[in-house]
Amino acid sequence: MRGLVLATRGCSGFRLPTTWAGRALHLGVKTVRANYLKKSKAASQVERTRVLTALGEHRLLESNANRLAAPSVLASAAAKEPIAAAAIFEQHGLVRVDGVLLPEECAALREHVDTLLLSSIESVGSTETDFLQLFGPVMCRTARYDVLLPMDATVRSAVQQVMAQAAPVIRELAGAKASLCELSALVSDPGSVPQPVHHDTALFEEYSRKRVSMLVALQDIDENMGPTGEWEQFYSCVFRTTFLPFTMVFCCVIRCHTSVLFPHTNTPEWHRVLRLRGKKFMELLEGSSQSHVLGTMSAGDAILYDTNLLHCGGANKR
Ligand SMILES: O=C(O)CCC(=O)C(=O)O
Repeated sequence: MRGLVLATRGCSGFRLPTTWAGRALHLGVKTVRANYLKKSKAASQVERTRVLTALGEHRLLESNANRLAAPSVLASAAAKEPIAAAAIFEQHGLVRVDGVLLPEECAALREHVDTLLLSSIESVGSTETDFLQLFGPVMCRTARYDVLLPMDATVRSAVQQVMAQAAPVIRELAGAKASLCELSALVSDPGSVPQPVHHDTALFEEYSRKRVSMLVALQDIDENMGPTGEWEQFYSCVFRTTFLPFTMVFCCVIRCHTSVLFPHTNTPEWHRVLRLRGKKFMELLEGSSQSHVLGTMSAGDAILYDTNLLHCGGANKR
């Protein structure tokens, strides 16, 4: 596993496995990379503005010591007592559910996603395939990938395992008709910048049920993932699933960064604060008005959050 990670996530960017490089040879690896980047629109004006916004926000967040531990329950407890887990979610806008996947399931999926990422880059960079056919429109996508995943045997097995634990609480929150509508992997390579604070969905009055995203760590994620540790400490994988009323979004995320979530901000008032970007928003970033939660987890743990909650992905500073 470590060999694979190092081979494919070198600091210089695209170091391709032999088979990958062989197949792309007719174009050349640099051309494939350049084609991929161009098609991704990572250098567009919109993306450049997002990056500048995010860097400004994260300068304030870095000095924010007003941090709460994520409210949490064991997966087995959430499965047996979904109403209690849902109540925590309702109170904070998020809940951590510990132990929805086994370590070996995390490792298998991590490796699989790594392989899929490379083949998707190759397809976009060396064929007519549209970027959005294989990648989602993730914000701040330089060295950050949102790889759309097929529901193949490895992915299905992990999904089934997660759902065996989490389905009761998701049903409680999103309704019995929730269904899968998206399946992807987010990957942050070294050099990726943080994302601006955002909410994944807008508040629509017609939705009476909660819309829920779930991040499942495929590797331990700790807050000390800084530039001085071993590679394995930086390389983290997270499953992200979003459950909508009648629709369930399931994403698998590999990341080398930690998310920041702001409890209680899944309200129209906080969405207005974000839009205005005034004093109250600065206070949120600095931590003078309320606490934030870091998405630190052990492999196999999950964070469920309201898709309307203010949050952002961090940088991979390696
Ligand atoms: O990576 C994360 O922590 C969050 C990602 C996210 O919110 C997004 O891509 O919309």
